[in-house]
Amino acid sequence: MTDYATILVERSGAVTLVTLNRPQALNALNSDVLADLSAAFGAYDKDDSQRCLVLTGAGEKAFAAGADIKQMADMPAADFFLQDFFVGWQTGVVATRKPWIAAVNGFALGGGCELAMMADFIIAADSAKFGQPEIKLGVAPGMGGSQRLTRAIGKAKAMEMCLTGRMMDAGEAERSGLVARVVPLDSLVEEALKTAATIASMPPMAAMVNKEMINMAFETTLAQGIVTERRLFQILVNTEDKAEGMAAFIEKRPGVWKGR
Ligand code: CO8
Repeated sequence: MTDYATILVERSGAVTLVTLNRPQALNALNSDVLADLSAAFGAYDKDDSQRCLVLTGAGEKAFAAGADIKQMADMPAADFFLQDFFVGWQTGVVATRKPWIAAVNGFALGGGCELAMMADFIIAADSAKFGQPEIKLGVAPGMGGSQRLTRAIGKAKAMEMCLTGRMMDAGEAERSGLVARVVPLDSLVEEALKTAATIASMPPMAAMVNKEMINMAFETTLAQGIVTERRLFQILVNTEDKAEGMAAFIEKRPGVWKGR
């Protein structure tokens, strides 16, 4: 297994656990973290033995307290444009085709909140706090926050959070639709891994297609999304796992998946 400087990667069965590991900087996201995460997510996506991934943060205090302010503070303005700064999150993390869950264990602020929202869904510890405080630094979200937060919780709350920089606690985040579930901090990773194991036990192509279908709802019209859903469904009915899944149901036994 590859060793990374800024993250820990562990595998258990078909589930990969990735831990952001810069607790002394509240897991702030710098270029090294992005490179490590891109490599780990890329390896996960290519590895047929791995079927779900959980991303969490080291320590009890933070999932990630944002993009690394110290790295960016003195960066010349033109470099942000010339490097298309932050684009790597899209190509290295969002492009992952297999399912993954963010297990948010504390502060998820700025880029940390944006990273959590890149996941297929978020399970939050009761201590989690979400926010987009970039305005206080004279900037704005840059890794998708203005778009994903608005789609997740609606304009009124997204606008209030981005304009005031206020944090949302786990309970409000669940009521607002930002997170799927809130669990006690001490069982967060265990609960996320259990959910990941359930997903990993599903036919893997069907999991990828379900993910693609739901993401399509954010990209297109209802009519086009429904056509796309039908076409993807029609691809799945041709898989060996569909034949196995239906036979297993009729024969009252668990399915054994081939992943094709
Ligand atoms: N970047 C770099 N270092 C950080 C960050 C961060 N985002 N967040 C925390 N740290 C570091 C602190 O500097 C501190 O390091 P040190 O011990 O060396 O001083 C260590 O982590 C612990 O943090 P605190 O002492 O501040 O811990 P507290 O418990 O007092 O406070 C908070 C916790 C409230 C989470 C506080 O750390 C905080 O407000 N952090 C910043 C949150 C934030 O603003 N996040 C958004 C970042 S901006 C972004 O994500 C995208 C745009 C960036 C544009 C930059 C301009 C060019």
